[in-house]
Amino acid sequence: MTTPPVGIIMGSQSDWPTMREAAVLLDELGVAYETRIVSAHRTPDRLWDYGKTAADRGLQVIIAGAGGAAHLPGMMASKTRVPVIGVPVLTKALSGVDSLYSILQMPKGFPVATMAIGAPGAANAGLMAAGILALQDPALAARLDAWRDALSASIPQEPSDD
Ligand code: RP5
Repeated sequence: MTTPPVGIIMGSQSDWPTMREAAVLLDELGVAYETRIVSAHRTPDRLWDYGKTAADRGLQVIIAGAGGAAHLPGMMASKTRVPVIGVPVLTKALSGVDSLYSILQMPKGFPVATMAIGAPGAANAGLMAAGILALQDPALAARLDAWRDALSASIPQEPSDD
């Protein structure tokens, strides 16, 4: 089986409603991806194996979402040179600020491109991944440009009461 260019990984099944937003965007743009539950704390060996094999398998971007003590994106960035886009999942206790801080403040040497908290961040992670792949894929670049143009065109000039 061929490896798709994008891996969408998340710490828990409970992250999927958020991370699905990244998948939706990639579907819209015609970008193939795989999805995996990979928990830094509950399945550390799975994290290790995924990161260790990511580049050789041909993954080009990893989108990693987690909430709370969200160590998955940073640990994945430590394990592979494949670019990691981090999505802080919204949490009940601390509104996702815990997730954001856990993902954002990486030490020099192991970057994570950190998105906004929650669903908008996941959607933007899909767009960011597509933008990275589009650098080497003119057809995808054209689809991404068209997607962006359509979004701009959908914004009304004036507000409405409806
Ligand atoms: C994190 O803990 C996951 O990324 C998830 O956001 C959070 C809660 O997980 P569950 O208890 O819902 O499985 O590892």
